Amino acid sequence: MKTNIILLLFISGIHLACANGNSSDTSGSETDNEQNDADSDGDSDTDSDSDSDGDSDSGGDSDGDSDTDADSDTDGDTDTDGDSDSDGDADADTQTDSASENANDTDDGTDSASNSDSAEETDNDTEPVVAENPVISVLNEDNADPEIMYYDGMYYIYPTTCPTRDWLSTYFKVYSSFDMVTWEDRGIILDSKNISWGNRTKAWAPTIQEKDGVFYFYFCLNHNIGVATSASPTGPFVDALGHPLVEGHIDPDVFIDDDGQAYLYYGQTTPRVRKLAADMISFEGSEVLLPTDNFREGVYVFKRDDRYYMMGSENDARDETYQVTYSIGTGPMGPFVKQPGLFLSKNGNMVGTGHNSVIQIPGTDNWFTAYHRHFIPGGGGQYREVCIQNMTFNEDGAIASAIPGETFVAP
Ligand code: FUB
Repeated sequence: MKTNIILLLFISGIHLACANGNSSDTSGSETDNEQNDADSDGDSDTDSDSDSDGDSDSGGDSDGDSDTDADSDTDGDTDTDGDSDSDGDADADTQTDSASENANDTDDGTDSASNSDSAEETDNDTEPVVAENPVISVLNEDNADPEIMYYDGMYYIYPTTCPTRDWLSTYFKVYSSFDMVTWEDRGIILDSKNISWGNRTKAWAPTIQEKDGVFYFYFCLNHNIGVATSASPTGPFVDALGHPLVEGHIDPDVFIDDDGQAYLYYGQTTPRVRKLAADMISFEGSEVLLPTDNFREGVYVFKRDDRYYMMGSENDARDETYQVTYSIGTGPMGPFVKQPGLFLSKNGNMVGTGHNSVIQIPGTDNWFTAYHRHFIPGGGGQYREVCIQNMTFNEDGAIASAIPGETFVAP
């Protein structure tokens, strides 16, 4: 009996020793988990939800609203859903992605999900910057047809500028910005008094392209298109030809494809395209028409992935219904197929929204469009101001509408 009791105590001791051994392993793994939990507080974790490819999120809301959802990841990247609310405001929610919700193990074994939903808890967050529209607006001055360009860390906008509000503009200006939020008037870059041809008014709707260190500035003057050059995006620009490059047309747009071939688009009623020669101031080949239903003016072409997008403004610039639609093509000279729906159109008191241009922030899938609207208050087709809006793409390449808003989310 006594021997049995001793044997029993001995066996129990072995079990206890084994149990203690497991216990110390477990406590080790608990320690690891605690460290992981501590990391997920947003201090130094790489957010597994972050877009490694730099794509912008483009999820549409199931409620039909197109909210701006500018999530700021804890890894410092900023995902920008650039849609504006239909009320014209852009919501700029700062929150950590759900992946960085902290599952903190409690002593009783239950998980308490602690959502890091405040800027204080996510000290590595990059706050989305909500910028105000309009970005160029001068009392009693028409600013329209913005050509937006990104070059060497700086944003530029080249508008039509007319202080007499009658479309009889005589010079071109440029505005620049480091952040797309604050824009600086850099002054006159080309004055028609220095151009020898035309009646030197109706200085409209320019477009610009850098090539091999030279900036080529294509502009309208009295219903002709000229080209001027400069070594700097802020000019001064000098007329390159002494005569128009294209006669009898307006609203130029220049696009260079991946193979280095440059194209000049232009025209009213029917967009047209012609290959530019390597010197950028003469043509190669002949003009090709790109007939597009309801196209009025302001053609603009850009490329994303293998798709060529051709945008254009519809209706009269003086109408509130001035708006932008787009087509998709397989090549820079088409054929282009018009896509359903509107890209930019009036929203509340933001009317006459059109003649846009587009930029992509290099190395990202973050895109913006610059456009004009009738000046608020009291504007019209000859009294306009320049705005910017975020733009996003669906999986199939379709562009989500860029709803004109009083704000947009800066890069
Ligand atoms: O700004 C003058 C003219 O108005 C442009 O050339 C057109 O596109 C329209 O916006």
